[in-house]
Amino acid sequence: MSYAYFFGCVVPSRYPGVEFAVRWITGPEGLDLETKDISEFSCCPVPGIFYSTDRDTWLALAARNLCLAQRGKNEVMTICNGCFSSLLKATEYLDDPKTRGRTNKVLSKIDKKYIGIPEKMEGSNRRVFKPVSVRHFVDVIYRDVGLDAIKSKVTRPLEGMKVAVHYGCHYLRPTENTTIDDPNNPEKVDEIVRCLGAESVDYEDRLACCGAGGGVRSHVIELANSLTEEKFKNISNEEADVIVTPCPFCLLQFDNAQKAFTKRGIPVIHVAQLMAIAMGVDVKKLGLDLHNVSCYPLLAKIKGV
Ligand code: 9S8
Ligand code: 9S8
Ligand code: COM
Repeated sequence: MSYAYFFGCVVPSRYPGVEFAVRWITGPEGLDLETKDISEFSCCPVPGIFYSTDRDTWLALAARNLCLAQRGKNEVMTICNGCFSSLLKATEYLDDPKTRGRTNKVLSKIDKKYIGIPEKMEGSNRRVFKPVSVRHFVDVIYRDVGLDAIKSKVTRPLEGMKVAVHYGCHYLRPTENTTIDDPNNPEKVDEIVRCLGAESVDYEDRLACCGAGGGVRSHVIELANSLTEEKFKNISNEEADVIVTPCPFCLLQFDNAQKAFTKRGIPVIHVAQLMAIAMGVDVKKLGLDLHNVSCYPLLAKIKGV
């Protein structure tokens, strides 16, 4: 089974260097995973707007994306918390036969039908249908690849670098649905950071929202930015060199909000960019010049860049 890249909207339109990092890490120069592009993928759709306002439209759009992955029996590899949570939740809704029937009626207009992935039942000729598997990049890296394999690829250990990890809400919440990490004490990204040679610093309220999600950034930007400022203060107290997140929307918020309240910005990057740096990528390819807060002070600290 191969992983179908699901890049969502923010990365291709605003931070293309994250896409490059993910492709490079999972490609032949990196961890060499079996991956695939599905060009017809659309917006997941974004949960904070669609799921919260029009559930049927949300589910039809998400189910269409899942149908595209189902065709080639792919696992969907998301690189964004919002995309992960939206598509995963959709598979849960579609488990209910009534909801699935209603959604398939809509999808029939475009000749699509969500059934899941057929699997042979052990010891019989019957088939069962499993939901399309929706994965987060961090979970793929951590569970399918493993820290030892990553460590063996590190050519530029990030010694002396202090990293503040921001997990983001849709990685953690709602807690009863979180299957990839401990929602109250997540540590997979911290462990990845440490295996790259960097230090992951603890800071107050580290599981708090960045401020942007759920439509807050689009509708009340002052409120979004004040929540970000609160997190920024806590992170600054620990003298972190960089904020690292597994969510492009959190990245966008931290990277854009800082100019509203500080002149001493802290660079913000996706965990895939941090991994690529440690694994020896040509950093010019990471699109870091497109980030608002300059990443050059960070790069200056890394040996061999
Ligand atoms: S797609 Fe459209 S807006 Fe976004 S990046 Fe993540 S969530 Fe899903
Ligand atoms: S954006 Fe990404 S996951 Fe979210 S809702 Fe609260 S935190 Fe930032
Ligand atoms: C955040 C997504 S990653 S949303 O704004 O909450 O939908």
